[in-house]
Amino acid sequence: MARYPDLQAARGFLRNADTFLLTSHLNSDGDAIGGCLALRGLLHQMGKTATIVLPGPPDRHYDFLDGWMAIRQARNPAEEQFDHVVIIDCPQRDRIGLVQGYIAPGARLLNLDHHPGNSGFGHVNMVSTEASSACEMIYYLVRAMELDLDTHTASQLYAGIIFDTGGFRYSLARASTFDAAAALVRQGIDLERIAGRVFGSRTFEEVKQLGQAIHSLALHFDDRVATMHLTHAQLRSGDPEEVVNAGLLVEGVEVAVLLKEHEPDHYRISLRSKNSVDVSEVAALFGGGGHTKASGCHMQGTLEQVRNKLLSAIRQHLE
Ligand SMILES: [Mn+2]
Repeated sequence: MARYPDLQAARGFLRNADTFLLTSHLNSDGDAIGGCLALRGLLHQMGKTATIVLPGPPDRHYDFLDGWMAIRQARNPAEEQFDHVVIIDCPQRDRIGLVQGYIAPGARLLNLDHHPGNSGFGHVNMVSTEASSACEMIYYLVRAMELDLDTHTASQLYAGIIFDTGGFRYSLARASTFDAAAALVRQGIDLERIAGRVFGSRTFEEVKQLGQAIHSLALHFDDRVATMHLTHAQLRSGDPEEVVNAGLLVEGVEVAVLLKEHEPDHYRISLRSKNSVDVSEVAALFGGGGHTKASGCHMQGTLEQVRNKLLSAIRQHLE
């Protein structure tokens, strides 16, 4: 039962109120969206009301999941405020962006997350870096609360788990992750459809953009670091978060970096590591964060300035 800190307190939090706001971090990913949708369904099962408001537009790759249409995008000013808020998959409170405006003064917060470096901003902090994903944590919360796991919930949780573990490839996936996944598979979920939407189903423009990033591929420090970039003009279709993984395909590369010029001279950086380098430490140097093997940050400057700063920071972490 005591799989996670504050699990009992999280149960109490969900039982002792009737109306909840559910939210997650900017650029909400599969774990964030799957987790919000699953928890919404579970709260409905308990006879409660749950509203999902995300800081940005919900990623259309998850539109096949039950409840996706009900996801709202935060506005400024907020249309309403909530007294009970669950923040999922989010290490710092300020990463929910405009959703801050939906939190009533004095509201109670449940922080449900698996990121190292979570600031513990909640009144209840169900935070465990032992879990592959927020969705894995919600699976075990469902079990602890003895709620029913239907096919909709199972699909939402499975989508989040495969997103965060890259289809069970990363060391984030542990035996507990496979135990959870096995239970979800027993609900009769459509594995090919879910994986096809999460990892496939890209638009023509997104695939062309992958090509442009790969075209910019360069190697540094004895071919151990790969960099790619996309110019402002090339960034057409959302944030191509997964493109950075192409850099790790090169044999011998330990760290891959993708520089995305969101606005002229404003870059969003994605960092990935294959083995020993902790890229969350590199991201933290520039005000970002994330996981040991996947992290990100924002930087300003010309492409050369930003790339040089990043490379010298990465060099410090290469052994
Ligand atoms: Mn996650």
